[in-house]
Amino acid sequence: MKILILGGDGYLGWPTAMYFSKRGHRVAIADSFVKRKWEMERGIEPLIPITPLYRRIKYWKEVTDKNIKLYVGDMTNARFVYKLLEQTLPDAIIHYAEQPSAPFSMVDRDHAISTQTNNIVGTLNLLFGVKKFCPNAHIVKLGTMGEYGTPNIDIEEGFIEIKHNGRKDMLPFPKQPFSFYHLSKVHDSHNIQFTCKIWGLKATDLNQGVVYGIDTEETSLHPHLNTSFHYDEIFGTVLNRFCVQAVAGIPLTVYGAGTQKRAYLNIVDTMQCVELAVLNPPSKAEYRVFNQFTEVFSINELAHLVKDAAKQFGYKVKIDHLANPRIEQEDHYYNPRHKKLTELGLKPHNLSDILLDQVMKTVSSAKYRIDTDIIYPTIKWRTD
Ligand code: USQ
Repeated sequence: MKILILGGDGYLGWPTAMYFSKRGHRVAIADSFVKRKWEMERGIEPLIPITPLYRRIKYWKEVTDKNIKLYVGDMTNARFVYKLLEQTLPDAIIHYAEQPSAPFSMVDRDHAISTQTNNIVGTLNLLFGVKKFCPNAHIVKLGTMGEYGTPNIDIEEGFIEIKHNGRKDMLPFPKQPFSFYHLSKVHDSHNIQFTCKIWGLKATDLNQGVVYGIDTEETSLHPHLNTSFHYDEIFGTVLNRFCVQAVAGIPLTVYGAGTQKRAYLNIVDTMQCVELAVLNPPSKAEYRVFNQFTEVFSINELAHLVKDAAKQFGYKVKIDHLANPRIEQEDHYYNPRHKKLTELGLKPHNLSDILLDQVMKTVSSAKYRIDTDIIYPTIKWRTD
């Protein structure tokens, strides 16, 4: 298949590109490197340095004899997007090219606007471009479980049957997100669903949980193929942050009571889920939603798992409860469904001691690079 990966320089985009290339697909990637600029503006960088993308592609060719084609440009530039689609004419488009951080979107008005402009305009350009150049391409869009928020009912996969005044209908599941970033994904979902309806496009919205992990089979093939692993308050996700904090000797930064629950998955399972979506496309005009995660944990459970794993490495870990910088429910019901990817054949790699040991080992080897100044949260949802 001809596969186009948008956001091919990122934490998930780069491993996804190698994953599909290794399996014999013709892979092209696009990226504007804007995340590098955001990192520089905020004074943060990944734990392990990333080799420039052009060189990573060369190393990939050396190791596997496979080509990955790179297009550099911005998804908010419609001309770039149109040219990209016209030249690549993909069968499937995997769209990661978005500002991915909730805290980044909550810094101030500028960050809220740049997050929503980048994400929503980029996706709109893609939708118009697909209609014009490759209307049969399957759009696989990375959404987020955070679109749903934490309602006091079971969370269904995208849609819920509602009975009202004696009538019933299958309607989009209510969305109650907790940040301008998560809201950008909600707006994307609406735009994608609408264009499936009016233009007959086909799309899979992957409502993904919080991803953790550092290595995939492909990143491990060469020391220069690693992906960007963040532990800062902006781009670091919670479990990755806790592993770095454990190694750095900083008490784990549990926000608030730590009873808030989220859905999680290993980076290796992201690859598997995206592949399952690509190999089992929807029909023309179909918009479908998969909840993409494997397990649910509270923050306290994660902190204790990391504390125990770190003990094996001789790290004595303390757990701290910080005043929660976010506005989110801490004590809540949480039961999201996730059947559709399992039905397609997903074999989960659950969070285990072995896996935590692997992350801990890699983080330990880069201990000297940890910048302890970028760990504590400074971005607050409420400013008063
Ligand atoms: N948290 C802590 N301590 C920390 C960092 C986070 O207790 O040091 C808590 C947060 O309060 C939150 C939970 O951990 O309750 C998850 O936070 P996170 O920063 O790991 O993840 P989040 O902001 O939700 O966003 C991440 C990715 C985003 C993706 C989303 C999936 O950055 O791209 O869409 O996970 S989900 O959370 O399901 O919406």
